Formats: sequence, C-alpha cells, structure tokens
Amino acid sequence: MDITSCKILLRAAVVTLAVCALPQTGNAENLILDEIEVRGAAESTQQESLTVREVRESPARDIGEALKQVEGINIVRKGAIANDVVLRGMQKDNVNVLVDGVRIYGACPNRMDSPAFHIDFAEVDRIDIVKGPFDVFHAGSMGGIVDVKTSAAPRGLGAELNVTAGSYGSVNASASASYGGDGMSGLAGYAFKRSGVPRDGNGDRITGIYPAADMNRYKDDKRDPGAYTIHTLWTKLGYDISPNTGTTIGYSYQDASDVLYPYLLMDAEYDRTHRVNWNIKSENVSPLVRELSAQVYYDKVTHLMDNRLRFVSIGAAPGYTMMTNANTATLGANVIGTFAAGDGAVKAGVDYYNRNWDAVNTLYNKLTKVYTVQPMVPDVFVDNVGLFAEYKAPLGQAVTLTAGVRGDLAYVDADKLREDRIASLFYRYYPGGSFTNSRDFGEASGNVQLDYSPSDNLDLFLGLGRGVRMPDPQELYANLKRPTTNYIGNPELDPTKDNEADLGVKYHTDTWYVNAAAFVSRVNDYINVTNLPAPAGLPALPAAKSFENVDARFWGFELGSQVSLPSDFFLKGSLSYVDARNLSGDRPLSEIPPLKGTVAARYDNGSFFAELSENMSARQGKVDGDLNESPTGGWATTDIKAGVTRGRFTVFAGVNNVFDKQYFSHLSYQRDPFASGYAVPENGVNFYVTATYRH
Ligand SMILES: [Cu+2]
Repeated sequence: MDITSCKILLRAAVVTLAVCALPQTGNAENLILDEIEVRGAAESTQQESLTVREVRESPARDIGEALKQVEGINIVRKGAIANDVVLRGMQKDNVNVLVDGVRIYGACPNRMDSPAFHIDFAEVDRIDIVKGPFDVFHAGSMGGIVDVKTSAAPRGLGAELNVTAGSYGSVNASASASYGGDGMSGLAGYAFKRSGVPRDGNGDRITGIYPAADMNRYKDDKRDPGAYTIHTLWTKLGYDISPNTGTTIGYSYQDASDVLYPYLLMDAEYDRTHRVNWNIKSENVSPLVRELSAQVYYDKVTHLMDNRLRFVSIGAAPGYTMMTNANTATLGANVIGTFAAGDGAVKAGVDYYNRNWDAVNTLYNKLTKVYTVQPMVPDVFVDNVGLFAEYKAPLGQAVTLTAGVRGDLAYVDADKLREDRIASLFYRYYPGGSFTNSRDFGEASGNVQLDYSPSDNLDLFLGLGRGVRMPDPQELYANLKRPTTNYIGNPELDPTKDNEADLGVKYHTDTWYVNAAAFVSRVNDYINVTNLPAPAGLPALPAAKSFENVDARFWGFELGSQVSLPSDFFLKGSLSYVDARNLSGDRPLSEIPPLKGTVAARYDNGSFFAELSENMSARQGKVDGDLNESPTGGWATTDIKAGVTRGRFTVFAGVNNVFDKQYFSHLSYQRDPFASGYAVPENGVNFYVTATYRH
C-alpha cells in the first residue's frame, strides 16, 4: 500500500466516524428493495437498468465502466477512461448509445471518445438498456439501445455535492443545484475529474505496456503526465406552458484534455463537446391523442490527438510524427404521437438527423521533413430520415402484444473525397469497382413481441425482430496512406441486418426475482475488419486494412437475480455469455467477450451497508486468428465496499481487486485498424472514498 492510499484510507475513516456521529433524521428507506421491485415487476426480460445508486457506489470513471456490471454488457479498455460499451458482443454503431434520445457520436476515428464518454455521471438519473432489435423509435438500434437519462430538477430547492478520491491521485468532484417550482424548474451543475496513470496487478503503470524497443512507447518522462483531466458543465430549464404541456431545454459543455490511450498509438490533446437538447411534450391532449412530443437537438465534438508523448516523436520539428484533427456535429429532430387504438395504443412518428464527420490526418517525416496531410474521414455528411410506429395492446387477460415497424432512408456524401483519390487509392484495392463519393440506402426493420404473464409472479417473453444499421462514414470512406499498411474504407458496404429471436423468463416476488434471457441471431452483412493484400501494378502500395460484409451468427444468454434475505441481507448474481461466428469466413468473430459472472452479498439496513463481490471471467479461446487475435486467460477478482448514510450525508469507501490480481479484459487489444498490438491490463488493487451531501 502506498503512502497516498494510506492517507486516503485514514481520511475516509475520519470522515466516516464524523458522519456516524451526526444525528440521524428521517426514516431510512431501503433503495435495494425498491430496485428489486422495479426489476422484478416493471422491467421486461429484455430490459435492464442501472440506477444512480449503483453508478455512485462504484469507482467507475465513466458510464461505460459503470455499465459493465449489467448482464450482457462488457467494455473495451483503451486506457484509464473512455471505455466503450459492448452489448451482447455488439459494439460501435451496432449498438445505439444515446443521451435522452440524443444521438451523440465521437469525433475520433479510433473511437477514443466513444459516445458514453461525453456525459458526466453527475448529470445522470438512470440508464435504460434494451437488448436486441426491439426499439423502433431510434435509427440504428440494431443490437440494442443504451439510453442515458439525465436528472430533472426535483421539487423545491435542491443541492448535491459529491467528492470521490482514490488511488493514482484520482479525484472526481461534482456540485449541482436545482429548483423545481410550480410551472418552472431549473438545474445547473459542474463536475471535475482527473487521475494519474493507473497501475496494474504487477504494480506497473499501464503506460508501460510497450517493449523497450517499440518506437510507440511512452517517452521515459511521459509515463505519468496524468491520465485525463475533464471539466463538465450542464444546465437544464423546464417551463410548463399549460397544465398538460411542458418544455425543457438543456445545454452541456465538456472539456477533456490530455487523455492517455496506451491501447492506441496516439493520445488525445483535447476533446470538447457541446450538447443542446430541446423538447416539448403535451399529455392527454384528447381521448384519441394521449401524448404528443417534439425534440430538436444539436451536438458537436472537436478532438485533437497526436503522438507527442511517444518515443517516436523525439526530434520531430512539430513535436509529433502523427496527428489527427477530428470534428463531428449532429443535428436531429423528431415528432412523436401516442394515439388510442382499440384496447391498446399506437406510438408513431418521424425522425431526422444530419451527421457530419471530418478528420484530417497529418504525418510528419523526420528524415525528409515533409508533412503529408490526408482527408482521413473526408468531411462525410449523413442524412437519415425515418418513419416508425409501434402498436401495443392486450390480447386477452394475460398476454400483451407489441408490434413495431420502422423505415429509414439515408444519403451519405463524402465532400472531400476527390475523384483522383478514388482512382489512385480506392480502385487499386477494389479493382473493377464503380463507385463515387456518395451512397444512398433504404432499409426496413421491425419486431413482434409477446409478453405473457400466466400468474402475478411469472412473466414470459417471446420476441422476433429485425434490426438494421447503416455503414458509418469511416467504414465507407476512410482513407489513410501510411508507410507500412494503408487504411481504406469500403464504399460498397451494405447495411447490417440482425434477424433475431429472443426468449425470456422471469419469476418475481416482492423480495426477489430471477431473470433468464436467451437469444439467437443471424446477422447478415455484419461489418468486419479485413486485410487486403498489396495491390498489383504501379505505383506500389502496401497491404491495407479495410472492412467487408460477412454473414454471422450470434447466440447467448443472461441470467440475473437479486434476493432480499432476512435481517437486511441481500444477494445479487449474474451470468452472461455470447458466442459469435463469422459464417462467411468459417471462424469465430473477433472481439467477442467470454463468459462472465458476478456474485455479491450485501448487508444494507438503509443507513449502513457493506458489500463483498466476486467478479469472474472465463478464458476466451474463440478468437479470429486471421485478424491476429489471441486468447485471453480467465480471472476472478474481489471487491469490497461499505458506506454510511446519516440524514443528508453519505460516505462510502471501497477496495477493488483486493488481492491485486494481474488480469486482462479480453476486449483490451486488437482494436484494428489502429491497434498498438498490446493489451492494456486492468487496475491492480485500488481504493476510493466518496462523500455525498444531498439537500
Ligand atoms: Cu483520437
């Protein structure tokens, strides 16, 4: 245990004692029982949720990391923060990650700033997850949807303060204030986080994964310049136009700087995000019209990354040999109505978004002193318009039918992709191709779901769905000439279609539930990374990384349970598995997580809790050798945490990876086409203390 950690633990002990000494006010409510009730009775077997309690209690540094405790969710580890969400083995654009329904995309072509990175915990009220192609209300919810819901101002005056301090000099502090009155409300908040570079189970910094001879290693004095610094500001205003009509507008700004990504060959200098979201909703408009809503949003991310911290940049005049300046902006709108239809209701609407993505790469050659500037993501515009409707109605006493359809038209245009670049680069790797810098797509998706409740305690779910997602701008039009391998999009890619069947069973009482879900899907035109050989002819070009459509098969299951025992004891357990095969290539699909599970035992009397949990992951031996993927060993780690609530104060502290295990998540390397080739280890033993004040 290092000195800093000792100091933190000591401080935690002092603060905890101080809080225990405070007079206790009000009745202790048991949040865990409430959660069991919601998860047992209200959520379908396809739904999951993560509550703000679970987010707050975990030492997770971002939403992606907090989500990994949910059945069926894994993360891609790239560094200390900015973990990417993987749902049932589906990642990137195969899964929709939204904030209050707002589409937010990362600017980085390496997915340094994945969508979930752009929002701070302190803004979050709840995270809703639907697994499988059962959401027709948003374009591209193919493998599922993760919708982060931000907090609204509660009634009266409110204030919240949170401070977390932990190992590696990490700090996460936030403050928010709110007012909810008759007809209007407002809230504002600010959050700050920073951390040094974490250490793995061997006690080494995660920036130390490169062999001494690797030019991409961190400079000796840049092993720990700080792992990230992030400031986030947000505000939300609500106004009731009439008793049944309300409107809200929210704005957030996030400034992340000096974010390290040992998983990749570059690090981020900055990442700046603006997000504006306006909506209006009218309820009980007439007996026929139950609800009408409209939403308009805009967000924008600017991102700069380079390799100035790496050994290879020593002696380079501009301070780097590789830099990418990336920007993305999304403008979207939707109008949705819910109408009475017989015994049931139809929710229908139209949505539109325009997404721009532009990334300019600069390579600097130290010998020739020549700069090469390339339109890596060539100012691509995507326009997507969708029409959707979902009908939900009871069929007799015990069965509910839900049926949804959605149609999308998309137009993609790569503004900066010139004909000469297509001829000199794209046609060399795709000879005989006859494409231009634009594409259009038209696709339909839909689902039928049956919820059957033969008794008050038992729910059965059967769902059949077809989900679709369009190829993203990078998969279509990326292009980058590099000394060793080129990187090139495939302008002839087709949209990916997921045809899936899901089965779920849930048994629940007031004090416990057990939920089992299984799925099998045939994914047509899955977009997979592929290696293209060096093309014939002159001038000579090297081999390239690109994308291809393959047919794939996925299947898997999740088991989850939460149980309330006598004397304020609780148990929680989960198990998730997914298996995916590239049918076209007759081999496993790459980047598929192995079997994982958790068990946790908790004592919680509403004012004091202590929890012990065990996290387990099996070995993953199903790997794609053609993409140089290799197996990852299994592991088990132990976490403990405890906390006290006294009136408005809560203090909790925890130790994760108690036995200081050296271990790797399977999704911590081989992020082609930009992978460094080295896996980033998970954190060794680490401590955290959180103090919260809520008014
Ligand atoms: Cu980047």
